[in-house]
Amino acid sequence: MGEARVNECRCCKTAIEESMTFGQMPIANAFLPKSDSYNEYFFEMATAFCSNCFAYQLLEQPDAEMMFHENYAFYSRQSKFMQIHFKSYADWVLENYLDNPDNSFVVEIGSNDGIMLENFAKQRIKHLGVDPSSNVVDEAIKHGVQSIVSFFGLDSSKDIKGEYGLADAIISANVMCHLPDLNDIAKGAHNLLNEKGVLIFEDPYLGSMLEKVSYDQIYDEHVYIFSALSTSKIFGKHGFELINLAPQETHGGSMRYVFAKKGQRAIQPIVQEILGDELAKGFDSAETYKQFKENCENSKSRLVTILNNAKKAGKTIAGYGATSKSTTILNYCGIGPELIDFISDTTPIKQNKVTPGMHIPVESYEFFKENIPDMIILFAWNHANEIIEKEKDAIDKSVEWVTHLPNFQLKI
Ligand code: DWN
Repeated sequence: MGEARVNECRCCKTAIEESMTFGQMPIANAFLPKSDSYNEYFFEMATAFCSNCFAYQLLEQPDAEMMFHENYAFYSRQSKFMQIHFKSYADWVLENYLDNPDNSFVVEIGSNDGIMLENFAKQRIKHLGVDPSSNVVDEAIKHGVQSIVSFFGLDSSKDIKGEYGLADAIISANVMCHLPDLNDIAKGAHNLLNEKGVLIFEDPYLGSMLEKVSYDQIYDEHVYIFSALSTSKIFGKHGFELINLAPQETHGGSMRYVFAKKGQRAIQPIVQEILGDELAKGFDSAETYKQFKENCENSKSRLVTILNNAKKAGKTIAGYGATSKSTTILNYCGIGPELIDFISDTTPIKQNKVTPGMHIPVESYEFFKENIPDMIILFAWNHANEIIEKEKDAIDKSVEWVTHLPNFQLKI
């Protein structure tokens, strides 16, 4: 069903060893209809660090078709803040990298429901979204975004080039870290881009994950957690160089990477600054990932203690946001319906189902409003500002908000 556990780095074929295991894990977005018995797919979710290209990666990943299909449960438009973010991402690309927008062609890898490309579509800039999940592609088309159902790689880049011509920018957000064969992606991007073309992507940042102990960034879909060090090594092998970086607050701390064909564009000073910072913090050393393992174990016992104590005190507990990330927290910590009564989520496709692996009911936001618990565990902590703004006057101040992150300050 899934890929066999690898013993060499996916990018450079160097031998790799397990850094830590999170145990048996289901598909993060495989919410299940309520039932008396469940037949689910599990894989061992373990990570490794490559001492050659510095890629922090999963040792085993389920097949892409098991994760991305016509019932994919994540629509980017759920968050108002993300809509604003993608508008500013699109504007940033336009301002900095499209020298002649009227004659430009922008391709997005993993374009989901068109949340980013619609900003180009509205300005009549030639664009194409490429995404393997037909349900989100249908949604993108409804929003006027030209999109095709496909995985991106060297083969599809040839088809796109044949039909639409060379691209000026290939962009993506929260997608590149999902793609196991980065060599194929890099070849495809190099083939499709014109000489001055740029490859721009942003993904959860390794530095933020290590600092916050946000181990929930690791789940089946996220086969890599990137750094500037690892991306520059991986894409550097394929004729690209890292020319710019832009740290982002989204998704709990992300990094935007800009690559150009070697020698074609100036390298911004921030690239050296961040590479130096990553070396100083030991992102190139296995010791760093041993410490991370210990931090995850401490975080797990802290969270389980908080929830057990609350339950013993007779409190009701609900989750806020049935995120993909919550699948990692719940299954790694062994937290089920005996501790969390339900999880509220605004995504209709997740509602009236149970969470993967631990089978906690997922209910609508309306249900949540009628059943406000004594304690809320904020699984959508990466949207904390938006959620707190929405809830601060609606939810009684006596309700306790917690997260699994040891140093996360929730200002309610
Ligand atoms: O990389 C990925 C990221 C970008 O999105 C994908 N692999 C899948 C997905 O991951 P996630 O599910 O962890 O993403 P979010 O954005 O943290 O999910 C938020 C969830 O919380 C959604 O299901 C919607 C829900 N939500 C809610 O119920 N009320 C969100 C907000 C803001 C709210 O107010």
